[in-house]
Amino acid sequence: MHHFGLSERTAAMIRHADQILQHRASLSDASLMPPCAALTQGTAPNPPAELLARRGFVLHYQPIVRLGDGRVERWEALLRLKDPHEGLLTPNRFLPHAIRLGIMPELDLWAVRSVLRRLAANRDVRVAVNLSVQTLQDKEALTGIRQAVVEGRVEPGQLMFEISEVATVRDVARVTEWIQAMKRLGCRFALDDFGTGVSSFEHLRTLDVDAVKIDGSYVQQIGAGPECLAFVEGVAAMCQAMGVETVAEGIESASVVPLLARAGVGLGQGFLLGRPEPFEDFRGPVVGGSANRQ
Ligand code: G
Ligand code: MN
Repeated sequence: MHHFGLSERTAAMIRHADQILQHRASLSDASLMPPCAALTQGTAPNPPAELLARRGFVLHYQPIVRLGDGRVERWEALLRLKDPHEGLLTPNRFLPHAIRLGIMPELDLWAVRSVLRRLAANRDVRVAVNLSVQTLQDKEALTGIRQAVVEGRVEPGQLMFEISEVATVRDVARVTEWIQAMKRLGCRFALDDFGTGVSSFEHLRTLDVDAVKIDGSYVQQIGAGPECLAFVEGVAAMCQAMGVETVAEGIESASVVPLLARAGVGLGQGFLLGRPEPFEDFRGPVVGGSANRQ
């Protein structure tokens, strides 16, 4: 594997992550979503909607790595939609349609159930899964997720939920209560995309989250000037004071890693450390966009 002039620590980090990846069981991600009533009954006016109706979703997993020693702390499960012509679509291509069609609660519930199956088969693995604002507003979905966790034969501590856009949730009190209930079960929560749009210090304080994910835009610009560095240092210090983990998102370049570590950020995620890959295919983190796969 090339290390592209990375520091010995970064290289060691990647080797560690690689070893862990080799141990992963090979399970198929072929389980499809159940038929979606909203789509099978409704009209599908454009290709994304048709694809959504065909339920060709898969989850890819991206490592979240400890910057100190390179171990994989957990994985983030990320939705992908299979397009027969264009290949795999990332969420920015299909989420607007899924939101418009009102299938986000169903989609997120499917993702949680898929992740729980993974966790049941791999007890030493931890996974974070994203919940959309539409799901957080859906009473049935929240009940369904809770039930799935209770019934899934996993250690709830294996599961983390990533939430953002909490400010736009209609019934914040209900969501807060649900989060507390899930935390009592043992599940953990991360505040996603911190520093962008609607995330705020208030949510960090009131929601009692376990981790904060610093948006990739700050991470990528950390070396460009004093502002982003100050932001990252400030968030890391604040989180440390609150006993909250920090994750730097969108790490693409090795040059930002020492700056992040020095700022006190504990965990990192990004293309440098590992691209999102199917669980069964992943052979190791990819460095600088070049894969160490056959
Ligand atoms: O909002 P959230 O953090 O859940 O979004 C994660 C998205 O970011 C995924 O779709 C994933 O493919 C993408 N992603 C992961 N790592 C990187 C990275 O290093 N750079 C960029 N630009 N995107 C990334
Ligand atoms: Mn996320």
